[in-house]
Amino acid sequence: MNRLTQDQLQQFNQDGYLVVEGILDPEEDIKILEEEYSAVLDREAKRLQSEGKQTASGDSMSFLERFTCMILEGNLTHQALDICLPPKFEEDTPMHMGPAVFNHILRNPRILDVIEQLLGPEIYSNAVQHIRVKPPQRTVPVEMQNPLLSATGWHQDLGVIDPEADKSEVISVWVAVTEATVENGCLVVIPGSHKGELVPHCPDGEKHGNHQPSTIPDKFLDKGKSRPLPIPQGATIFFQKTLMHSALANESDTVRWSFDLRYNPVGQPNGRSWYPGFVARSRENPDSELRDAIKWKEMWVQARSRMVQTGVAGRPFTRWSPDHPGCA
Ligand SMILES: O=C(O)CCC(=O)C(=O)O
Ligand SMILES: [Fe+2]
Repeated sequence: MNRLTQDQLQQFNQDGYLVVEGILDPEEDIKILEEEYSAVLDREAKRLQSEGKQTASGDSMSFLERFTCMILEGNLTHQALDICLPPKFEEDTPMHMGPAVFNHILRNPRILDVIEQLLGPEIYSNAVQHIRVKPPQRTVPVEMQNPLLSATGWHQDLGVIDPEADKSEVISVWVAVTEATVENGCLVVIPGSHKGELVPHCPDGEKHGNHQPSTIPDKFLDKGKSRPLPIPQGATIFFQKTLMHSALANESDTVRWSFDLRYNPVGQPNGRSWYPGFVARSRENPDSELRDAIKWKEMWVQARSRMVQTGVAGRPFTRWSPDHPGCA
């Protein structure tokens, strides 16, 4: 295990975040993820063709180029690639539950090694998680823009989960599959802001389809202290649940790809109790670890049905109503 230095641990506590390089390996991890996601595009293309729709054949395109073409054609939804469900969904809402994501992202041993040093050895993979593949913003029509495809507004991750997790130690993990730069839409943080309280998140006035993000009003933000965090391909940002952060628009000509994940100690409330998380590492009880990607997929399929049947599907991800005094 690569040991974090005292300086790194101190930075995580002081600033609320820590960048660690060399987490994803281009050959071991990224190539396999690209192959798995290319197969998703092949499947989606077949489905579209069977419905009589034209779509990019993909023969001479990389995964990222083909993704962009298919998204901009308007026939592919980002949701077919995402590794979580949106606020409102049906029994047949697609999501991606493939073994490369399970083994190379959620159970990535280098991610878990860092988490172990920050949270201890009993680690639960909290199922609030996303893939964000962001084409150049100028190509994305305004009505298609949302935080999974374009810029992300200011928020604290604790603000999108239930109060049951207020005392839980939840760490967010932002993984750069492509290099993240200021130009292509890297994460931006306000160092030290995690030491403050959770502040109100309010509707940002724009509709974003099924993703209607609520964001922190300017009066609670010390934007002068904000710091963009450009990081190389394969690097990762670990950050605390009350750290204020956003992501810039992709002003470049290339596609920017990241995953974001959450972990908390086993047994602590995860903030969306109806989601299927799992034990990613346990030194005390190794048999409790979920190591089977097929079981992980089955857990999501069952949870999706259960959530539709019990009416959880449709719950907004925010805990503040638009008429909350903080939103005035
Ligand atoms: O990458 C983004 O657009 C935002 C990511 C984010 O908010 C997170 O990782 O919690
Ligand atoms: Fe976030």
